[in-house]
Amino acid sequence: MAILPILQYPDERLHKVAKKIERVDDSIRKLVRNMAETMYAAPGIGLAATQVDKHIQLIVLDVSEKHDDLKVFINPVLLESLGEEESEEGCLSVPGIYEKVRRAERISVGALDENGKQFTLDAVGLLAVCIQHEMDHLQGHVFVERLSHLKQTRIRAKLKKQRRETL
Ligand code: GNR
Ligand code: NI
Repeated sequence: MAILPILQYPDERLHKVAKKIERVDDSIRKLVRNMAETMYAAPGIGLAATQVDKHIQLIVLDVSEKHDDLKVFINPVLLESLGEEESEEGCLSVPGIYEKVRRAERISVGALDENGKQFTLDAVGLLAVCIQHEMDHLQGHVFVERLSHLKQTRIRAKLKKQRRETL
């Protein structure tokens, strides 16, 4: 297993649109294991392949307290979204920044698991937020891009300062 480097915003590779996975094979399952290890080590509750510079439609996620409920989404499709809710989000590609984002309150997602088996999942709360956050990454969107331009400018300045101080 391996910890993979996570792209840091602003990096133009975070804006690439992920391609559909044609075949769920051992190379995909190996990437799933490495992404899970990277997510747990960070620590984070989700990780999109885009963030580790792999531009394919793959997400790993675990919102459980005991870190024993890994969920894998391959080629995820949003089947339904209902209501609106605002909640605070963070991102491993934008460390130290937490901002409120408005998203659908309840969603239904269809995807393949790591064995290529199709499933659907209804989600609310943190799970719903996290799935939407990760599906945004696959489309090349980072959560800060849903904020006002003023906030985005401030965030970029703060990140630059943070990075100067940790050099
Ligand atoms: O670890 C993460 N926490 C989080 C908290 C609130 C909303 C979304 C997230 S996802 C984030 C990990 C990450 O960057 N995934 O892309
Ligand atoms: Ni993220």
